[in-house]
Parts: sequence; structure tokens; C-alpha cells
Amino acid sequence: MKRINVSLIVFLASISMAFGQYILPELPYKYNALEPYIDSTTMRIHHDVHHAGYTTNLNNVLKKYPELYKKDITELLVNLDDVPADIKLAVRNLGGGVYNHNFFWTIMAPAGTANMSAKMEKILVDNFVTIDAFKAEFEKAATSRFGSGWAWLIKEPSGKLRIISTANQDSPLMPMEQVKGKPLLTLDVWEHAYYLKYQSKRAAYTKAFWNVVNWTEVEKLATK
Ligand code: MN3
Repeated sequence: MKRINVSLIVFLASISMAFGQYILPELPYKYNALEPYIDSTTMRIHHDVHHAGYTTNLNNVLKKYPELYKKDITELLVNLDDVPADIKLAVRNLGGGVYNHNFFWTIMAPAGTANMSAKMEKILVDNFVTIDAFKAEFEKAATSRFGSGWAWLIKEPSGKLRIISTANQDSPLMPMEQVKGKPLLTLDVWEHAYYLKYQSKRAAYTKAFWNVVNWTEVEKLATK
């Protein structure tokens, strides 16, 4: 069911391009589906206000250069250096916000519904020695990011998995990032992602996140 929903999001996103605007994808689960780890109110505000805002504002910024609507969001960010200078920073921030949230929702699932398979476990152990070491490094990337940003598990062009963090709405797709790769997993560490439930306890939010990772989706990305 979840897999179908993710495909549906991708399908709807491609339709939207035909109409010339980026669309806000629906969440692939209900607002309360990630309770008690991520609360319903946070999910509602995060998706309906923050993510919606990035999408609307990106569409507004691109009105001046409507040919850019033809690119899918990944293409827009990978080729950020081709974006006209007067809107480049806005596209970096808003386009990053659109892509990062689109992706973030798809790599989470209700607790217990998309557990880590033996195959996925082996991939992580091959790269990080133990699952605990993998989690510790990811948590460190999430908690040590100063201010707002994202923690990522990426697959480098060499095939090696690596953990990084990015500032603001930057992503590992963008040309200015020193370490680039295909995103496999991410965690939003902006305060709007956790403050209602966890207040300043970003580390507790980061640990709770492990309960709602969609390992089925992460494995699919890691193996294709
Ligand atoms: Mn966010």
C-alpha cells in the first residue's frame, strides 16, 4: 500500500509538470500515523504550512522564468548553477525546501510497518561496521548541525554509503555541496519539525525517528 502511495506521489508530481507548476504532494499516511514518535499537530503544520509554503513560494519565484517549471524538482536542484542569478538563492532555499520535504515524507512509515530487512542490515553493516555505529553517526550528524538543516544517508557515485548534514534547505543534490550523492534517508532538524513535542531536545527527536523509518523504501533506493 505504502509503495503504491509513493509511486502515486511521483506520478502526480510528473502530471503537475505538464501543467507548469510544482504541486504539494499529499502525505502517504494520515497526520497521526507516526504517533507517538512524531505528533499529529506537528505533521499537519509541517506539511500544510511549511511544505505548502515552500511549494507556493517556489512557484511564485519561477513565474519570471516559466521554462523552469518544465524541470522536475531534482533536475532543477542538480542544475542550480543554470538558474538565473536573480532567483538562484530563492530557488536554492525554496526548491530545496520542496525537494527535501517531498522526500522526507516518503522515507517514514507508521512504526512497525516497514522494518529493516536482513538485506538492508547487511548493506549498513558493510558500510558502517555495525547498526549501532551507523545510528550513532547519523544521530551525531543530526544533533551537531548548528541551526537549521538536515541529516542524510547518501549513496555516493562510487556506491559507498555516507552520512552528511546540510544547512538550511540545501541538499546533497546541489552543486555547491562538497559531498554529493543520491539521498537514501533524511531527517529534518529544523525546530518546526520537532519543537511542539520535544522542545529543545533534538537528540530525543532524533532517537525517536528510528521507530518510523520506512526501511522498505530506503532499501529500494539503496539497491536500484
Ligand atoms: Mn521542515
